[in-house]
Amino acid sequence: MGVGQLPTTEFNDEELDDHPETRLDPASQPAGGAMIQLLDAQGNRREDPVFGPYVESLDPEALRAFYRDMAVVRRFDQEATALQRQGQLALWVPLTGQEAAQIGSGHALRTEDFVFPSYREHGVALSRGLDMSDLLRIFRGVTHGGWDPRETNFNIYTLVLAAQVLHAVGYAMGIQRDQASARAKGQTVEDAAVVAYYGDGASSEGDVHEAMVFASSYKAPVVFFCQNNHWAISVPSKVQTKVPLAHRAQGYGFPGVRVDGNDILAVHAVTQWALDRARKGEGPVLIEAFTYRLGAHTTADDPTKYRTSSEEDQWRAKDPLTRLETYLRAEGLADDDFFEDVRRQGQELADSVREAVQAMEGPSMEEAFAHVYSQAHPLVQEELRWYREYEAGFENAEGAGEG
Ligand SMILES: Cc1ncc(C[n+]2csc(CCOP(=O)(O)OP(=O)(O)O)c2C)c(N)n1
Ligand SMILES: [Mg+2]
Repeated sequence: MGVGQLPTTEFNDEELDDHPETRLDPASQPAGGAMIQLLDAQGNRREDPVFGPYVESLDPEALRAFYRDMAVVRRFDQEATALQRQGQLALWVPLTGQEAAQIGSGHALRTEDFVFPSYREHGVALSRGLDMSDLLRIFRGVTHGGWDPRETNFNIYTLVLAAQVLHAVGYAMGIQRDQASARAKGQTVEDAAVVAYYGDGASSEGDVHEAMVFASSYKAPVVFFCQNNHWAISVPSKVQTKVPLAHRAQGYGFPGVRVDGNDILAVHAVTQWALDRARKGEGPVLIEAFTYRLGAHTTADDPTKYRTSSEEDQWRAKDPLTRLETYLRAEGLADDDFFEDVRRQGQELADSVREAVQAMEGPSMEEAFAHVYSQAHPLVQEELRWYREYEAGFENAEGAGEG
């Protein structure tokens, strides 16, 4: 059967009238699908009737904190890259270029919200108050995790693309159920939401589709935060999708917003809006943060093999730090002393993580047996006994050789 003979879809508009739930929510594309921007690449403020009010309450101290965190995490990123080059880390995943997307969204979160990151969310980690040296443990190869997610509500990094998006929706549905049962007992509960971070490449994974179907069906309090940094290693984002990624949300029946991911004010506003909706029980939102990975995919990658330096230059001109610095200086909100102080703070963090990394010892082999099951398991115990005997055999052999 040729394409022309395929059966056509059988419903018409009148039938749709009987099913109001099938009508697209007019709010599904706030601002009519245009990219939201509140601070342009030259550092000029733009107005936006829906999202502008979310940043109006930000005082100068909050704006300076945004800049400080972006600059400090960029300095951290440079130090981690250097540590990898010097053989202290096995691998590093640079975030440079994506600071506004991460710090802007991270600062929109409340303590009780929960984050499921991918593997490049160092800026979000900083905004959650994570000890930044802990972030380096997995990249030194001394652990599979590195921190207790419950301490900062920031899950461990997930390297299996998109797996964490399903975990995030499951967690959000758990929050819904915990809240329902607490309310049934007459207890008051904090409204909380979940954010799932993933990339343009990961957006092609089936896990994202399944997660969005569940989130929509159950109105789960989750924000899908897709950092479209234009590349999935060497594959450009135009191969992953033929429409703006934010438009995909329509197909699931919840709002999708494309935001300038290099504009920290816009990212902060849009994320606050999405989290507010989620916390109020209005369901999920997809945010596509339109940004760019200025560095390599990882320290094992060479971007000169697949992209031009002129493309990189075009995006360097949209640097998220430069535009906020221009704005702060133009408004008289920060001076040279402030920027010098930020530089010093970045250096202090770089020095402290370097010291911490060099002191990180590898785990003992026996620890591997401790993490297979949450409780003792006879088969693992048996294997551990065998392993100990095996190791002891080497000690005896050494002793025999020496004697
Ligand atoms: C399920 C799965 N498939 C493939 C990979 C290999 N891989 C690691 S990162 C990556 C590209 C991901 O690109 P994107 O989602 O855009 O995130 P970015 O690295 O740009 O932040 C690929 C294909 C993986 N880690 N997991
Ligand atoms: Mg990408």
